[in-house]
Amino acid sequence: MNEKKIVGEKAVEFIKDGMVVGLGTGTTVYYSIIKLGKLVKEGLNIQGIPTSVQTEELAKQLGIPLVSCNEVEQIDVAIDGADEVNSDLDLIKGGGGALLREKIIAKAANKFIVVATPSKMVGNLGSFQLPVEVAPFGVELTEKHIRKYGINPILRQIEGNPYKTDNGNYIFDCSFPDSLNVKELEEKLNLIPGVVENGLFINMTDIVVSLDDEKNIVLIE
Ligand code: ABF
Repeated sequence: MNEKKIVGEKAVEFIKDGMVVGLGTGTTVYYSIIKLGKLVKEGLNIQGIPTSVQTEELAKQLGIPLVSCNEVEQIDVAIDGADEVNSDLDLIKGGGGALLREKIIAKAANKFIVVATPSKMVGNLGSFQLPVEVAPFGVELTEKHIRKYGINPILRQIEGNPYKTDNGNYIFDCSFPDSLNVKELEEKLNLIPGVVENGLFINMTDIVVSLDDEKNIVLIE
């Protein structure tokens, strides 16, 4: 049983003809995008807005018409994965490095749908290290500011070099104590000069598509 495929494809049922659709990034929403590609071939008329270069390439291969977020009046629905989901439907995202574009699109969408297998559902956010996207300029100063909140940031690296996002920025993967309130943390981090965005998605999710203990599809609102 491919759980990611099941929840990814289920979310596509929310997409109707004529919609502008935010296309997330990752291995679960991959199945949503593949399904959308099939439906487009069968005549579904949508415009997609990709949240990463990776998703843009996939959508182009599948023939999904794409549009820039600056060209549309509204985004009807965005579908995306998550690294962690708590019972308030708050999220940690950004393990795949696409958090900035994902958050811009999720915030703008009339409906934000998260596709998450049961392994993503948690009591408290924070077992997964929180990704924080930062400008390369002054990165060590930014790191010092982040540490002042009791957070431990580790610069994401690939083959000994800093990982670069689609926006040319770096990412700190941050562990933080349970005592920190995630709603406050989201705001505090973004007040630090040099922080571009963080992977806490608070009060943004409308629906989570997941599976229950019996592996039935559930929509959590
Ligand atoms: C993206 O994909 C990220 O925000 C997140 O890191 C990841 C979700 O995980 P998965 O690849 O398992 O769907 O949405």
